[in-house]
Amino acid sequence: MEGNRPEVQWFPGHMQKTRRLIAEHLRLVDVAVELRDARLPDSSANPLLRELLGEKPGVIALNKSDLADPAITKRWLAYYRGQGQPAFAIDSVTGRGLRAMLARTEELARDRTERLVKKGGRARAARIMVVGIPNVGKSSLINRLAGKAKTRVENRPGVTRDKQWIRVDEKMELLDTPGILWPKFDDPEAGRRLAFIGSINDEIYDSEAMAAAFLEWMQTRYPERLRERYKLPPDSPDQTPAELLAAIGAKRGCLLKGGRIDTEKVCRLLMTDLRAGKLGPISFDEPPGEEQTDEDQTEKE
Ligand SMILES: Nc1nc2c(ncn2[C@@H]2O[C@H](COP(=O)(O)OP(=O)(O)O)[C@@H](O)[C@H]2O)c(=O)[nH]1
Ligand SMILES: [Mg+2]
Repeated sequence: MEGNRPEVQWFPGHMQKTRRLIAEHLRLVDVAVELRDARLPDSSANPLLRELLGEKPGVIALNKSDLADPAITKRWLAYYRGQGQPAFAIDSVTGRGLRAMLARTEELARDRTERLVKKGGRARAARIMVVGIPNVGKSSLINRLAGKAKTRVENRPGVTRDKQWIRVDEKMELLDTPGILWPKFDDPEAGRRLAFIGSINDEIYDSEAMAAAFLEWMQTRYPERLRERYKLPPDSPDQTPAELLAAIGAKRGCLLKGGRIDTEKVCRLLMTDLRAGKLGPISFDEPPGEEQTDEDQTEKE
């Protein structure tokens, strides 16, 4: 996209500090639950987390799965699991998918907790923490797991005082502060997709260029959704983004004095509709390896 300037000067220093903080917190837990946006499993990932985790197991939780294309989410889960990476689709608002994710997380933690017991330590609950880039739903998940009571676990010796633990159930404790990772600022495509869903402040992007890119993308993936939502004519799939913007603006009465299309307003409308899920469940990232599957099939034939 022309004219975007996602590079922010203060970021490198901030990254170092964040990195140190997360590493400190990770030391306290048995397993990290990495939240990603189900619409953007790749773009909403932070590639350095693996490195920070080291040998520690991580569970990938594709959150906001209610907003993502279920068929594509299914492919992502198969992709991760094929690599031996535990992954789950969840919805932190309704709690859908949490039970299965927690069961697996607890199981992964048992490796470490049982080793402690073998070494003569006391049996203890699994300790987990939630990490992820801003806006993926970390606080929502923590609140959901904390439940209404928000049961706090007593401070215990050897654990820094300001760290609070939430008891999820008799087998699991959750660090009440999430690890906030930075998004992929250096990947323009990821940045643009994060801006689509409102995860990156979209003031750094030109709104018309962003809306045009979004429309172009919708035209290739879900043209019928645009047509239905904005009651566009049947030939709309052949229209350019600029023509589409004008058509949607006319349908929705986004007009300036004198009848010209209020482009700014149409762009805002589009992004608001997208983020509110009005255009249906959408996935922007797809798992790699599709071509490979096709080739495999051809070879077998
Ligand atoms: N539709 C949907 N919205 C969610 C889900 N989880 C979180 N949200 C919304 O996403 C926004 C950001 O969530 P928040 O927990 O503050 O994200 P954080 O920045 O990672 O702590 C809020 O408006 C939440 O209500 C989900 O599973 N589905
Ligand atoms: Mg938060």
